[in-house]
Amino acid sequence: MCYTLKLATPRWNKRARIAARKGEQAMKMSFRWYGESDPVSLEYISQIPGMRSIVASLYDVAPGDLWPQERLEKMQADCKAHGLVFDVVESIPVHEDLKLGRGDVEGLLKNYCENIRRCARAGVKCVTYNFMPVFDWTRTQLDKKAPDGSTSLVMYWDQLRGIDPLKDDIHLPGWGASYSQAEVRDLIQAYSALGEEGLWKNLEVFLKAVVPVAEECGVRMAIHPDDPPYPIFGLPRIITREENLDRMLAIVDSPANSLCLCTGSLGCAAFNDVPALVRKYAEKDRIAFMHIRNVKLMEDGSFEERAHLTSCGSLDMAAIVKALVENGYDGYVRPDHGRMIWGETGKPGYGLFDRALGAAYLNGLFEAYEKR
Ligand SMILES: [Mn+2]
Repeated sequence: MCYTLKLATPRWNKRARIAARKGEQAMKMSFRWYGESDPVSLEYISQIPGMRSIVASLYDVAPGDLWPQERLEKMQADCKAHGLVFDVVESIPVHEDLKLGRGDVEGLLKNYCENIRRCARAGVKCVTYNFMPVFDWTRTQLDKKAPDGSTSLVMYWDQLRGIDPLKDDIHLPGWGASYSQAEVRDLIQAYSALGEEGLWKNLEVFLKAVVPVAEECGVRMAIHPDDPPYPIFGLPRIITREENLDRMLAIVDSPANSLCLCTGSLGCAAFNDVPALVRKYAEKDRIAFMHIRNVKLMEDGSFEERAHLTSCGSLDMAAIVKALVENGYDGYVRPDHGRMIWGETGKPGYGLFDRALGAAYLNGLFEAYEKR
């Protein structure tokens, strides 16, 4: 009998959980904020209907350094003053030496764990990070103009092909600000020597040190997929596709070791069926954070970031939201990158207007499925 109960309980719980919430918003809508220097103010963000949480970081603290507790507390207080909650960190960056498994690994892991504890103390429930070598993302242009006059980030393969990072100077947007060309070359060589299995090994060391601490203080770690999800310039990339997501989650089998499922990052490779991935990992309760945006995937693998609507890109946004709602998803959601529209200027991908439209659209989809 016990055996039957054990099997039946989780399903029953899940159904009850979903039923109890019928008509209620379970997911937590959030918005990325770049701090006081962000032209998008907390006041503006708080005016977006249904906005609950702020996703932020201490962007000026170098990777590997400790985060001052009082600055986290101040961020929480500033958010609270605008009716918002600072409960998602994006991100605590992982020092390159941890990804490469060299240098003071032990000291860096110690600081990383301490930063998780400090975030938790300030009220943070979810910490996003990535394990991408050197660069957080790759695009060839940040302000590609569409026929309607809006601009967005794009990656065109014909602009990347033929570049040899070990010989040519790379001047891709968003790259190079933090490293000299010589440093980039050294890092690329170190990662090429490390290879995918070496990177997996270092991810395992990281997760086994960090996840138990996160678990202990009620924080869910959410790894962001590689963007785009395949190797570029010979740099190994591992958080890319279903079998690798499975492998990553199995390293530490805990809800504290979860995904930040970014539809736009996974969705710029044709081998990823994004709604199916969302369904699978939401069902297993291994998604802590959803980045939702649309991309238009071209035949040669190039892609353009588009408006959030299904009709604007290659991803079925309704199917993605439906998969979340049907599995009782109660984690964080944010409209990921938006276009620049209505003459707005600012950080490419992170303007107010198009991300607010994205939030409104996503809220509509969630309400429609939740009330059904
Ligand atoms: Mn993302």
